[in-house]
Amino acid sequence: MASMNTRTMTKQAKEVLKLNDMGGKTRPTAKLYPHQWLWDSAFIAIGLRHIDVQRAQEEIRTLLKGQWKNGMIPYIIFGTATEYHAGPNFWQSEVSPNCPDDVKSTGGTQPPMIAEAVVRIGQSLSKAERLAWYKEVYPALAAYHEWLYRDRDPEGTGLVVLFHSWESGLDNNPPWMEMVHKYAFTPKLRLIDSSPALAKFLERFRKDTSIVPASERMSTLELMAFYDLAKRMRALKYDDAELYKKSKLLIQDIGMNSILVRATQHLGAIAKDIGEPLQPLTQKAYDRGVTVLDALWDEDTGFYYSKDLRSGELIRFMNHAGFMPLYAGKLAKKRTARLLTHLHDPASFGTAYPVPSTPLNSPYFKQHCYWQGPAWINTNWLILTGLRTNGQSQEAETIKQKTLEMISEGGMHEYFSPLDGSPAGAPNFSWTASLMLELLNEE
Ligand code: 2M8
Repeated sequence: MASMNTRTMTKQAKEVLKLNDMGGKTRPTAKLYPHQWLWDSAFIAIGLRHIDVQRAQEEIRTLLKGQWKNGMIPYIIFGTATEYHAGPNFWQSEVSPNCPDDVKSTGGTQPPMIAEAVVRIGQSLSKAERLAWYKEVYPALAAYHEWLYRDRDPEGTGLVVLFHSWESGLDNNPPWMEMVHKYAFTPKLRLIDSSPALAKFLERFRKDTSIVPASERMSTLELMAFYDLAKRMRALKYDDAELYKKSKLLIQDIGMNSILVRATQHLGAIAKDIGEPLQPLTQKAYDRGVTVLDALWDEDTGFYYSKDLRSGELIRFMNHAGFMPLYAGKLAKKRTARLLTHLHDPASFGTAYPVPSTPLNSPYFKQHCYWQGPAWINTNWLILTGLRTNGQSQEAETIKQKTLEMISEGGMHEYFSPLDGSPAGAPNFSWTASLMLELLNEE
């Protein structure tokens, strides 16, 4: 595709968002993801505000309507579409007493991007409208953050845990896949693994690989391990206290926690503007700020990692989530400098089309495989926003221009090869369109 000018790009982005509009909520893309996803909707609202701020508010309202009684906001709120492979019949959210009767959803959450979307929407409103908006959404957001700190960090470490990689948003990213292979490959899966013919046969039943090439997704056995983990969550009725004791995976995810740190700072600002107090655990986290991520820093390699809480060890497999602390807040200059060394290194993250989700020198790297190599528009946006927060506006500008170039040359795809910028995954992808609008409409 020849490169487009700003007007054409804007027109196309609007078309994609219209195509995926399901009435007050936006699906990420047709067929592959036909429901409402948490962080997708937040990224969508961030760009949508430039077209129609009321519609952006609506996007957040529908998301908050999916909230559980304990405060959790699920990562998918299901509609009526049937094409998705892990849909409402799989999750059976009704097994939890916390799930409201009129909601069908997953039993886990996703990186809490909602506060960022609420604040950016607020920037597109008049002062009076903004305060009314903040007052409207604050109770749900406050309950969500307090749930995260209370139920996902019962020992008060300051860092919340995830039970499933689907909650991280970066499904097949290397550190999580390491954990899945280590803890979640049951004897049944190992048996299937020893029979390539059986594994091949099972592939026929996959819905996702009938839409995008199998080479861009996780293996069938890995997907079966993902299903097993979710089924265990279901068997424990999505009870966080039980899961904290019994979940096979207990990960302090670096991306999740970085996004939460910034979201809590936003929540503090919202609360201040409307004269409300923060809830106790959220207040503590607000006061602690970005320093909580120190526990995930490794001085030897100069990088941030997720932590396996079962073993207490950092999972020393790099992925681009290690740059997310830049987005969380202001880091020590020395740490930013070390992160930049990795970002520039041509052997790892310094690719022609930044930022690869997995570094080139990782055994996991594949240029078009989902979260094991491709550059994504949402994570590029998080990283470039974080670079600005840390006084690196020129670095941010380079990523911004390359990001726009990939979309302009390749279209509104789900992800792009970090080697040559070629598009892959689903076409007409909502957050690609919305975040491009956000980048094009910056001051
Ligand atoms: C992908 O994840 C879903 C599960 O949530 C899947 O693969 O089925 C991820 O890219 C995730 O980050 C994203 O929110 C979701 C919808 O776009 O798709």
